[in-house]
Amino acid sequence: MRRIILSIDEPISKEKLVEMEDGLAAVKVGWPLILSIGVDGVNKLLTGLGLKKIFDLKLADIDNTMNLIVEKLKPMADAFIAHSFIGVRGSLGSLNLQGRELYLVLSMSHPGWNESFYPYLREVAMEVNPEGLVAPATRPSVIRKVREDFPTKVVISPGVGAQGAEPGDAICSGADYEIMGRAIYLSERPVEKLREITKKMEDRLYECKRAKDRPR
Ligand code: FNU
Repeated sequence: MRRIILSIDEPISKEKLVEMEDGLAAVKVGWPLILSIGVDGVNKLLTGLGLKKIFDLKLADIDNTMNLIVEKLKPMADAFIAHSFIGVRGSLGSLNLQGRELYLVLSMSHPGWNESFYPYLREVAMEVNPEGLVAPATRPSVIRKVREDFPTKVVISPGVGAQGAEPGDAICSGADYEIMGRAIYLSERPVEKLREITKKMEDRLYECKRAKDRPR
């Protein structure tokens, strides 16, 4: 099963992306790529790819503003990432995604993130009931907690590679997919790098399953 979501934060050739398609579960794009190549450029890059397209704009505004953004990007987006801290009334509760999926951020991967926000973010996510959640690969204990609190939600985890988590760590802790950007697209040979990381992840997941199956 394909478990890697490629975060394209800097321009990449369509040719390379097509070569990687078979090894990916989805692609994720956000402000840096949109600002580099424009909305039309992103559209051209993504058109024809048989992969889920997640727009990581960290939507965090009043409903009207977010709905205007969704309206512009919906032809090329399958899912949007939003911040849970904006709350439900006047914001997430009236976000009209027009059939696109919603992923809410429950915790972030950088060292300075304050985990004491978690109870509030969890409460918002319980009320909004999104398709998926974002939780950090850099803090496996948080992923375990998210999995416990949301047993049926899709959990996607950034922080692998450039931010220090090893491929497979997050899935081993309960995530469904791992997000990777620089570790792949900054490599001189991204296609080969993706293969190498996939192999590393498979080995890690095999070990992790064996450890879980071992009698205590
Ligand atoms: P890479 N991202 C993140 N941490 O890194 N959406 C979060 O907590 C989060 C994110 C994004 O480090 C980040 O913006 F909620 O090069 C970037 O697009 O692998 C990607 O995940 C990580 O990129």
